[in-house]
Formats: sequence, structure tokens, C-alpha cells
Amino acid sequence: MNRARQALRQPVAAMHRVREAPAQPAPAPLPGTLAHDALTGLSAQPKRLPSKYFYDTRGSRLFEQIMRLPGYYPTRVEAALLRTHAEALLAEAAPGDAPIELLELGCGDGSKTLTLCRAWLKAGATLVYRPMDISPQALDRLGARMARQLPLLPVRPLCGDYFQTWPIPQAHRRQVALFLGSNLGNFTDAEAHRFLRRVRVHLRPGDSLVLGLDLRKDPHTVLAAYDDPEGVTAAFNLNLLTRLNRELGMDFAPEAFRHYASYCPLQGVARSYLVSQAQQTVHSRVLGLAFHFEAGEVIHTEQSQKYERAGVQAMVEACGFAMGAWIEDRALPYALVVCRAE
Ligand code: AVI
Repeated sequence: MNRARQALRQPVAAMHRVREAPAQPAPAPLPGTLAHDALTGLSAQPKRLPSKYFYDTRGSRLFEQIMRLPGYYPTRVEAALLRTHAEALLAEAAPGDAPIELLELGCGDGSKTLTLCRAWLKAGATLVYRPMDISPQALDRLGARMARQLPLLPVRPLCGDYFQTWPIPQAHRRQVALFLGSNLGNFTDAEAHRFLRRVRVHLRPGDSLVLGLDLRKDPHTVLAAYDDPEGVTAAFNLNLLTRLNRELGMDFAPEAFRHYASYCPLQGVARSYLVSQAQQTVHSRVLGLAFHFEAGEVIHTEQSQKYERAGVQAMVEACGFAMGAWIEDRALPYALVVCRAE
């Protein structure tokens, strides 16, 4: 039931989180679960929800649509860089002719990597492609596509958490890890450092990590990427509430919230929010709790960091890498960065 309209007629809750009276007290959710993160995030001031929960089945489809939007430049620009600079990337990330184990952290639909692998095979590299993803369905789809479009490429997927499934390095092979799509930018600074350090621990000297990173540019261009007139990013953001309704027995009325995107050119951060359109109280059957929203109150749902070269160099060096090649699109600033494990 839509509590937004009902809440307008109720007295303002004194607290932002109210314990309901369940038949049985709800058990404390385990850290790292949606229940735990929603409980913590919706009890915080300001409220927040982690962006990793965007990607349920519908959210993943909406993200595929976002990547095709005219205003969402990162996917297009990165694909063009990989296509144009594939050979330079090979020489920088995997010099010499040792066989390469190409690990892709988060596999997507594989279209960009397909182009890269095709060019590397053509340049004479010996290559095994190891897409890593939490979703077995995504890996199956990708495997089928690769088999159809590049049958000469050996593909050996790894399903699960990157760091738990990371393959043991073999003496004669060089590992090259790919972390594309400016996915690093969705982490906080501390999370990005922790992630890079963990990658570094798994690589040996001579191995490398290739990052695709969105860079600072005209703020209007960045903002347009997160606030499309087609409304796809809004639907993607609001889908988070539908997911909470389904998985935590919540009664969010998505139409009582509105997508809001901002970009701070000083910090180089795009942020997305859901803004409560009325004073309302939302309940969770699973958590046995109610959460109060003032009209205009926001849930912070995503941040997308836009980088600059000096900051990237400091970050990768602090995490045990040496910065190698920096391949940049100057028209719509975006970079492929080779980070060498030394
Ligand atoms: C996956 N990630 C890098 C995208 C980004 O640009 O931050 C997710 C996204 N959110 C809204 N549009 C795209």
C-alpha cells in the first residue's frame, strides 16, 4: 500500500526509524547482506543505499540501455580507445611473448573485450580469456557470444567473488587484469584503495592491471550522462526501491520519490539521489522497522568519481603499482591506464 499519501495525514514521526511490533523480533541481518545495508543506510543521516544493489535482473537491463544512451559517453569512448589502441595496450600491459591470462573483473556483455582479444590474437599474442563475475547467467551469455564470434579464443570463466576465485598464477604466464567501465569510480576513495591493494596482492611483478577511468571534463557533459531526458537513469535509480519492496517486504511507492543527479566539479563527483516527494513512512516486513522521510529528504544512492591524472598516479602508487601508459581520449576525457605490478 502506498504510505506516502497516507503519511500526509499522520502526525510527524518523532524518530526517523521506528520499531514496529512484529509477532517475533526480526533477527539482526548479517553484515554484507541487502537487509543489513538497507537497515544501516536508511537509519543513517543522510540516508544512503549502496549502488551495488542496482544490478538485479531489471537493473542490469536498464544499465544496458544506459550504455546505449547518446548522453552516456563513457561506454562509447572506452570502446573506441580499446579498439584504436589495442596493440599499444598489448605492448604496455604484456611486453614480450609470454602467454597471457586476461582476467576481466566484472564481465558485462563482453563486446569491448571481444574487440581487444581479436586485436591481440591478430598481433600474435597467446591468450586465454578469463571473465570473472558473480552472475553465472552473465558468464554463460558471454561464453556463448565469444564462442560464436571468436572461436579461436580459449575462454575459461570464473564465477564468484573476484578475490576468492582469482586463479593461481602459473610460472610461465603473465596475468593482465582488466577493470573497465570506470567501475572504480563507484567506490569511495577508501574502497578504491582497498580494492587496488587487493588486486596488487594477487599479481606478481611483471603482471599488470588495466583501468578504464572517466576523467574530469565540462560539468554539463558529466551531468547529462546521469540525467538523461529519456528517463532511463531515473528508472534505474528508482528500481532500487522496487528491489527493496520485493526482497525486504517494503512498501515504497516509487512514484513518491524522484531521481536527482548532481555533479560537483570541485570534487569531480557525480552523485545520484532519490528525493522523497512528501512526508512519508515506509515499512519493512523483513526488518520489522519503519523509516520516516521528510518531504525533500534524499537517499544517496550512487557516486561516480571523475579522475585526473595526478590523483590516479598517487592512488595507484599508494597501492603498490607503478603507473605505465596513460591512453586518453582528449575530446571526451577518458583514460585507459596501465598499472604495473613491480
Ligand atoms: C557502472 N558505473 C560505472 C556507472 C557510472 O557511470 O557510475 C553506473 C551508472 N549509474 C548511472 N548511470 C550509469
